[in-house]
Amino acid sequence: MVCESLLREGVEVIFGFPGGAVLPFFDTLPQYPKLRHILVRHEQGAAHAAEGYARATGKVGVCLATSGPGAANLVTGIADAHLDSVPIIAITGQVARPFIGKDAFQEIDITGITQPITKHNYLALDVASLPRIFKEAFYLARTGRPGPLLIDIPRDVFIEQAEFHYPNKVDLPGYKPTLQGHPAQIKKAAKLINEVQRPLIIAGRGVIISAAYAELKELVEKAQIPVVTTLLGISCFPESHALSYGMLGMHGMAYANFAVNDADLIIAIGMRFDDRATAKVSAFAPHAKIIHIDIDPAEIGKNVPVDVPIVGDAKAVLQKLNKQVTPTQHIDWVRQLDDWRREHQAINIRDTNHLLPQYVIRQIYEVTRGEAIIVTGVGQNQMWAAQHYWYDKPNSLISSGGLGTMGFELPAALGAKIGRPDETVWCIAGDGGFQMTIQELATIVQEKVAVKIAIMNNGYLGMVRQWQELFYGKRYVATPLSSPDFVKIAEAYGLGGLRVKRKEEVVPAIQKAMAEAGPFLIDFEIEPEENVYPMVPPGASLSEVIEEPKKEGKVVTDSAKLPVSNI
Ligand SMILES: Cc1ncc(C[n+]2csc(CCOP(=O)(O)OP(=O)(O)O)c2C)c(N)n1
Ligand SMILES: [Mg+2]
Repeated sequence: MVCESLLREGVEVIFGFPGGAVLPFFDTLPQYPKLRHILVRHEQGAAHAAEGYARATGKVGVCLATSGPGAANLVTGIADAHLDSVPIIAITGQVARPFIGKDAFQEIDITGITQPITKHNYLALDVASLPRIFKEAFYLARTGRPGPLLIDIPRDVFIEQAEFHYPNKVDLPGYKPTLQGHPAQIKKAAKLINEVQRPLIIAGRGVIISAAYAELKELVEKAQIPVVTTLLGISCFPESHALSYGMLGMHGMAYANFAVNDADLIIAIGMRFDDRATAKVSAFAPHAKIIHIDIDPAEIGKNVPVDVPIVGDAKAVLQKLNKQVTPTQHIDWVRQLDDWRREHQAINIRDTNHLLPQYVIRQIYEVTRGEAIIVTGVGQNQMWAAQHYWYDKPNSLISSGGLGTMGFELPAALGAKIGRPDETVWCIAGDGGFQMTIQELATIVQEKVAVKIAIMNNGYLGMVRQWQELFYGKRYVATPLSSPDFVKIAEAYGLGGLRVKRKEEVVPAIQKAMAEAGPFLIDFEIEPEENVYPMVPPGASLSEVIEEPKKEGKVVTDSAKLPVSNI
């Protein structure tokens, strides 16, 4: 029933790990050679790999684990998918029905645990219900705002038998996503756009999910509206376009943040006003009216009051909106943004012989000619990858935005490469995050997945160290980090590896990694105390950007003035 359902939904790959409760499933699997099972080394890896697959392809990713500890290990990946609207299905085994609620061996209430972090979840208590459940789960994962679903199947349900009838449609009266956008609201939005002087688009991951690339570009060019993106919106609009002003937010470009601060109209598309994007929310876009286009009505007005809400799919809404927008120019506004961009060149890289992470990312961009899919860890490495690679190619940055999950990088890169085998996939890892899911190197080698790995090895939990440097009087508590010899680790796992300590070794090493047919790891020993700039300090508004100090010296910030929030 499970395998047949997966085939009906077009599934080709399952990332999983076995155990007693799911043994009947694994025993059946060889009868389904079209279902490729990838044995991960930890179930968290399965969930992130399913996410990487889903983020890279737009298809539903599938992961599978046994009951109890197996299911529990999926939780971080499910939460990650939930916060970033990633369509995955997690299948878990459960103890047999008579044992449920008895604290049986390897029993946990995984539907209870994942209730707040799934779009919906199921405990399948009847074998005949399995086809309907799978049909619904895939439908829910794919439609409306995508997200994770979980299907928990007791061991004795796995071994029962019933007739297999796969439904050809779902019957979910309470679930009818609004796609088209209300015509009156779209008309209001067009009127505003046609009237204002300083409009700004903030584009998020919703544009990528909806594949509204052409529609966004049409709006931008027709009405000459500058664009900034959220972290997850990166690669929804070509970054080398003259009207692209990069990422906004805590580590966004100063000029992108100034643009938000000065705009008289914000057109927010498929983004949810996350606090890393808005900074101090009461001071967000103080002069602007806000149009918010989002498929999820729960996002409207959640963080920021909105003047014109439009609930719908980005592509469908933009198609209609574009027809009502008149061709315009905003010469003074665009000139102002260009001036800011000239004055605040955060993307410049300091000229030094030290091995700067920004330089490494920039060289990966040069060698791959901007054609790679970049999968990042969380922390400084993530921000440098967002800032210093130029994303012109649609959907080419994969990153854990909402949850900010260290350890995402390696398994997500594995999933991305499985989903798009013809693309070059670079995993940009932190030395801390890499050690959280390092075991997936074995999966990569066993399954011959040619992921290229660049570890930004600064010997620190770098982003936390940066906060300690700036806001906690340089007291580096619990952030200096030792690591194993990553090149020897690579060798032990059976892939090639190189260590790079000097600037002139960077390009040859990247070229060597690209020339290898299989996976390859480079351990870049980068400048240990390099910081990510620009930075909007926690609690400050987007206009209060700290920029990179001009000299090699360190920034001094009066921490007493800054409210402390959680990292
Ligand atoms: C699972 C998890 N634990 C803790 C954190 C908090 N955190 C955010 S960034 C960071 C440091 C990451 O260190 P590393 O992977 O070496 O990346 P770097 O910032 O040095 O590039 C930490 C600990 C997190 N994001 N995720
Ligand atoms: Mg680090």
